[in-house]
Amino acid sequence: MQVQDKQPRVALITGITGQDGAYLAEYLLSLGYVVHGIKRRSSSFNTARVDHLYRDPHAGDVPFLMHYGDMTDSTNLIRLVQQIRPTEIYNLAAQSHVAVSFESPEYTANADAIGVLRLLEAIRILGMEKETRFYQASTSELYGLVQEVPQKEATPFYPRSPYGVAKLYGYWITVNYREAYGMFSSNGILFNHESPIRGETFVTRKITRGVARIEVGLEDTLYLGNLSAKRDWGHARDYVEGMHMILQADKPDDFVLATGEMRSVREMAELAFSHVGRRIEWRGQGVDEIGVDLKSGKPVVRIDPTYFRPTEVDLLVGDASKARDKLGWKPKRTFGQLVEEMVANDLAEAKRDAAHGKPAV
Ligand code: NDP
Ligand code: GDR
Repeated sequence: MQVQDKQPRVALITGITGQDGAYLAEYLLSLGYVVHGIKRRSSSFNTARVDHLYRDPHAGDVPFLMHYGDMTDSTNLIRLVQQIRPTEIYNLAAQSHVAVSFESPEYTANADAIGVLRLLEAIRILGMEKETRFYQASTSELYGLVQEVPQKEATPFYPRSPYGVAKLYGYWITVNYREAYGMFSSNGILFNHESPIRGETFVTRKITRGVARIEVGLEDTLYLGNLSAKRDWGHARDYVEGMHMILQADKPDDFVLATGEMRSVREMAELAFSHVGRRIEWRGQGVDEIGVDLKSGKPVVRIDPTYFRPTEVDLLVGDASKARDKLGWKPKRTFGQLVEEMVANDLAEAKRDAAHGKPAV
């Protein structure tokens, strides 16, 4: 820790354009870090979440820089680590959608499993084992099929998707490089965390966005998959602070970050609708279950079985007492505050879309 304090703090974040990358970059900049991010080349703009952090590099000495790169390209990763010489690497880049991983399992393994190895090897090849700390974005999806409730660091893993299996490799290769080469490489085993900038196809954001669009009249029905799935949902801002704490610890280790509270998708939807003054009653069963808005008497939630997964993770709830005791981390924001913030944000967006006459999607 003392050694790190004397060095300029330079962070390299992969997945900078994602939810966590954006919040982490903002947080590290507020702490005085120079932050470098890796973004993928895209045919359209993909930096909306970090545009507010961007300064024209021609002005000189800007603390936030982005570089093109990809987790599937080892020469690119080696060159970037060599040029930037980061004191901390946060590996957040991933094909992070569980359902999509069943459609693209090979790509998911390449980016989410071998991608981790590529970065660890970059550190090793460049002889930077003692100067660079490494954070791996591990996940509660590792627990998969329920072995124990709540899940903690010692709970056995049983992943249930190509995403979970790829992340299992990422977890263990991070542990192995720590043990084999003495690297400061740590896993954060993070339970679901959400925010107003969460990707629109993850269930919380899909719900808050759907609620908002129904409220302003842009859509009339929200189609969901498994309403009975239960998750431990926290706020992404709290979790990126935890990632930073994990790399400031005296020694590398693996930590669960979670709220310890669990809710079903059904409960999440009820709460989101309540923020626009609608009460939902569930009627019917299985694929015929509907959520009826008691104010209008109309069904506003229906099941679309295409959102069911070939193998599902029924429930996840974490025990973050190790992170609380060893790092002093605990979430600051409640689930209620999170949902309220997400609905308010999506309502403002939906009103803008309605004003511009955007059609339903
Ligand atoms: P997002 O999906 O919002 O962001 C993923 C990021 O990875 C994006 O910047 C994406 O770029 C980038 N990316 C994807 N594939 C590649 C690739 N081949 N090369 C380079 N970059 C790539 O995820 P989150 O921010 O929510 O999550 C961050 C990390 O934490 C992920 O690894 C995720 O698996 C993990 N995680 C997330 C949890 C959560 O609840 N949010 C919980 C536990 C773990 P682009 O914008 O171009 O698509
Ligand atoms: P998850 O998040 O799979 O936990 O992965 P997601 O929000 O996609 O699903 C949570 C649960 O909700 C059920 N569900 C639906 N999910 C989606 N996406 N769309 C729907 O319409 C729908 N209806 C019901 C799912 O079946 C599931 O049970 C997230 C990602 O951020 C991962 O990268 C991360 O590792 C884990 O969280 C922790």
